[in-house]
Amino acid sequence: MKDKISNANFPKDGCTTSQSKRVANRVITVGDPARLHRFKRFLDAEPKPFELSSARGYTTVTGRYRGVPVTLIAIGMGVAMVDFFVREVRAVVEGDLAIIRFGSCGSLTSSLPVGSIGVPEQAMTISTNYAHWHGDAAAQEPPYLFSPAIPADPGLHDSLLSTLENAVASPSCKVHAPKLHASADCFYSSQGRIDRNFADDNDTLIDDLVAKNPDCSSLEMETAHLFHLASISRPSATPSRIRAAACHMVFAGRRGDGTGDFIDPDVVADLEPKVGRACLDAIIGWNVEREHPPAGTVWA
Ligand code: R1P
Repeated sequence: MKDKISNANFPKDGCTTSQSKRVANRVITVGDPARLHRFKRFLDAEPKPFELSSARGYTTVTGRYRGVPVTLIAIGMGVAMVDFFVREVRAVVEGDLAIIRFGSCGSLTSSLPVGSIGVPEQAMTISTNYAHWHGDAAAQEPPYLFSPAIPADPGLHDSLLSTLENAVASPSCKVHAPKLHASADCFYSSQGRIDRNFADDNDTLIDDLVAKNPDCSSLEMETAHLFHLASISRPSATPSRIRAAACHMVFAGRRGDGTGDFIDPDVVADLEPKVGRACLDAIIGWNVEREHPPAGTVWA
């Protein structure tokens, strides 16, 4: 088929290659591999989960949760890692994909305090506009570009939100559904961190972001690109559609009264397994069409 992606296009040490077909239709993705190792224990002991750490920095664990095939993938940080992950998984899994990102974020509003959980309805990108620093029209170009909002899959979002509300919400940890979240293409400059060693021109970036997008409540690096790829995936092509949603533990206050607040490691240790289990509960509750069990010795 003309549109079909050839696996030959993918790097040999990518996140799934050579172990192709060992990825389930339901995927939880995290950034930090240590986070993945801390909640993979929730998977069923039998059949023994398949595990791969690739040279490109991905950790993939495929097992069953309450009997349902699920894959956990730690992708590291940034847009490029999300892009490799989603495209390579799409290339080797047939049928629908449901993907939940379980990450961390900074907060831009006191209504999303450190230690709470955000389940955004939509995400936008903050991209470095290289034309601001280079080329003839540099003076006219803004340093950073804000995209329109990109929605999460509404059904998967609602399912994740209600599972988190039931399993995690407490007087000390509120679960919120912000209308808008932002994902930046860099950790420092486009997230508004000031580094006097470089002319990032980002002193007013966070204020500009919130002035132009008053609903924007939180900031990290990966979620918007996940939503983007899910929304432009081709539902009519053989591999079928991708649904994506995300939840973020709020680690840091980046604006207003909460500026400088940072989450206590004990709070993370308490929250992380609860949120991880809720993500698993939400994803197994999701019906995917044309599901097929991952191939491989333990799955045959
Ligand atoms: C550092 O801020 C990293 O942590 C967040 C950000 O998006 C960024 O990748 O993600 P994880 O908590 O998923 O690692």
